[in-house]
Amino acid sequence: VALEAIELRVLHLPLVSPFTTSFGTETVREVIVVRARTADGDGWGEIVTQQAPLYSSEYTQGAWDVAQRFLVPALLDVGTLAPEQVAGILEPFVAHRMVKAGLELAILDAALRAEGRPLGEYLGAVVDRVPSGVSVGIQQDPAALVEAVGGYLDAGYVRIKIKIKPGRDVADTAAVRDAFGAIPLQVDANSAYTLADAATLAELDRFDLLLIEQPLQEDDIVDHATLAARLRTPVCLDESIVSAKAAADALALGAASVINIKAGRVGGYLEAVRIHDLCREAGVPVWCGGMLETGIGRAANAALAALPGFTLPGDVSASDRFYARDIVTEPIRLEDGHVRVPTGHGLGVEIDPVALEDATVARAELRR
Ligand code: OSB
Ligand code: MG
Repeated sequence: VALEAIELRVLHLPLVSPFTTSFGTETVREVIVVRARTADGDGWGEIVTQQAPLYSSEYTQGAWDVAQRFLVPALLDVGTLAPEQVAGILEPFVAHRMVKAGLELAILDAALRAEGRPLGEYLGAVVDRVPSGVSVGIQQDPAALVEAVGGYLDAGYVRIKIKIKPGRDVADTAAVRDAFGAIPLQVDANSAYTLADAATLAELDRFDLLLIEQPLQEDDIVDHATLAARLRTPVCLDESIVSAKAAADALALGAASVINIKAGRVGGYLEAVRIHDLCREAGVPVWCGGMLETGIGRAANAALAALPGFTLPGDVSASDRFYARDIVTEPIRLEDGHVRVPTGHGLGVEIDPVALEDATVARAELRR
């Protein structure tokens, strides 16, 4: 595509209920939306950083700065480019993967819309809908957790993930198992433990969880391997998997037997497909994680999750799990426990300009 300009917006989207993890509570999703303006039309992307660097070292104001100071100018300098060139052009700049992913998605969307081709088809989707799991935050107490999980099960979600942290692990998991029996259940620690907690984490073995996600810190690859050898519950990595190389290394070391793929965390949907491919080759199941995406990233995640190696339900829930008002005209809905893979050109969703404007708290445009 022939890039003419890139527009960035910081959005504030209120959440329908607070979302609490081991690293903090969010009540408003702060996110950056990217519009790539090209000679053949616009494309949209989303930079999934959060307000503070708690899940990852990336955060919104850092993303806002690095995008305008370095990454967007590098793309505008090239001018005419294919989506497959974006990662290479941005490669000299270390990390900032969520920013790179959002920029790449906007250019990919513009290119696919111009070609009249859906993102799912481009990425290699093999199904037209994907099973939908939900990530449930830490609640006031186990009774409130059971109530929240019950609501999501009633809505039709086919897999429940609960967030855990030290002191809110075994009893919370036991409460959900006791209340709902043999539902597909997994836990996510968001790096809140150390190897010294291995005995506590081993107590979770009795709940027959699908997996435990990211118990230890991002760079604790060897410790994850040590822990995995002590648990019956499969260890899944999220934060640690920042690239296809990191995924290959983790598998080689026995640090994970399942991988959560998030395009933002790994620098884009193309790198996400490479991780999918290498895991599939290795017989390692993957699933599509989420970052409280708007309708833009949610559409892209549904397309990614439709690839054949995504054999576990992902955190690709309906838009209304987080938002009363999305920025797309047809937000992703839950239908019979599944979400549909959009079939329109590019992302296959249209931006609602009024909703976008209402959510915008900062805007910048860089031109060629
Ligand atoms: O660890 O998967 C995570 C949200 C923000 C940051 C990290 C995580 C999450 C979630 C929510 O679990 C996933 C979703 O978007 O539904
Ligand atoms: Mg996670």
